Amino acid sequence: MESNKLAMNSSGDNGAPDVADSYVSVVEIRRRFAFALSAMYRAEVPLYQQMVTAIAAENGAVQDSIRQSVDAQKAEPIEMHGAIRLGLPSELAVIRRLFTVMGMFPVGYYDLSVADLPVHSTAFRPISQAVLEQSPFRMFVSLLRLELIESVEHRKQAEEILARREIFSESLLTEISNFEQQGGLTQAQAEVFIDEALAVFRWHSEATVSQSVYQQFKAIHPLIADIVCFSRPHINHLAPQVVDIDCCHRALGDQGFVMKQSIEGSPKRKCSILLRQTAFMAVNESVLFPEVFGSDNTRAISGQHMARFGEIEQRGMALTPKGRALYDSLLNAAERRVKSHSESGDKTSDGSSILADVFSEFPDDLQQLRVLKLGYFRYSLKDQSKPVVDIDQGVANRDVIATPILYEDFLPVSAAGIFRSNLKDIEELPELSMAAAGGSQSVFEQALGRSVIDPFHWYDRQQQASIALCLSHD
Ligand code: OOG
Ligand code: NI
Repeated sequence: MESNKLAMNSSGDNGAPDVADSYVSVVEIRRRFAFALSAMYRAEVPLYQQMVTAIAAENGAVQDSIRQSVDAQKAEPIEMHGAIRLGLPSELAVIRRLFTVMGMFPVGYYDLSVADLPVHSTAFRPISQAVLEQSPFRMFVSLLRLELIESVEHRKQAEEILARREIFSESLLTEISNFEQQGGLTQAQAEVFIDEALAVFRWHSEATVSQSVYQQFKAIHPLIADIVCFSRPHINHLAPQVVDIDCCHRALGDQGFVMKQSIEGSPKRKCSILLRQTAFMAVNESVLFPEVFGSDNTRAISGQHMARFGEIEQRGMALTPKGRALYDSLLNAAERRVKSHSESGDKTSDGSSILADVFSEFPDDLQQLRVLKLGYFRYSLKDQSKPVVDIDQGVANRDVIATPILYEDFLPVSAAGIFRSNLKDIEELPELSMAAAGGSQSVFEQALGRSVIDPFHWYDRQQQASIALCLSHD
């Protein structure tokens, strides 16, 4: 069999030295990188370290209801994702190669122009269930859409500023090429790779432009200033997993963290769905702006920038397109109702009670979610030696166990709410032409150098593969 032959070759049974064994596994590289990134961000943003300490106490007190993994039950929270924002298509192309070294691939296309944000995004993540469980870390990566800056002059200026920066070091590019050519990195190469990859996401408190140029971009959109005016795409938040997000949100507020008012996503339910997330608002940080005085005199002027925050997330089951359509329509209905309530000055119900009321339409029972095909499930045999002929019958007879598949991706509406954690002073966006924008997946993919993986296909494949293992083939 072809697959056996491959397995034997790579395990060195043909007598040749086993090259693959001398490389650090991609899972190990990702695990080490995520650990180092977490340490770096905790040191850079002390408030984030405080948040992690606070939720560790909360997490220790409760048990996870959906992912029964060892990690979820550890008191020390693990980071599920981080986020960066890139300026140029050429940067995205290299980022894709960089994340490949860590076994992370682009899944999903997120059009954030729907929320008046001049970026579009994907999430780099592992695509094997086993690998996700070993190290869940993923990265939400956004790319600035320069074409949405209406003024040609400002668009050109932004492009020129970005073209002057080089966010990847020579040695990082060398290790990425080594990985591509060798199919892996040695210990020494992996160490260089991790150090140099970390440097890409490090915070630099010196802006690359004068304060007036910064202010000019900030006036167009604060996100543009954050992307264009710095030398690197600093990590803007990390998000550990929490066991009970309502509890953590309340506890953090009680402890004096300035939190987003609400939790993005569905209200609290028995059967968690998709993703719920919230954050503390971005901190105001000191920044130095280079100012030129006279012909030969540059001085640094101090100012402020708000970009970095801390998020928490809780995941539930992945929804099918049908489930997702219901979720989206309920979220829209709740939003409309909240709007009309606030316009009419009605104070009888707040946003969260409206959301809970509207979402009562979404079935909250695993059996129903499965029968109505609203969520994805992983099927397994109770007794491995007794395959079944029909899955539904198997479930009914309790010969087959149906477990919800965890949602591993992101949500554009929710992401937009999270972006706003650091954009609270946006009032109007005079120079962006969002209305006409629309998504631009093919342009994004061209920059990326490949197409993104469709998350629905991915979940469907997980479900189908588990079904195939349960069925008898006689
Ligand atoms: C990314 C926001 C999206 C999430 O959890 O949905 C995100 C950003 O602010 O750059 O991280
Ligand atoms: Ni996030």
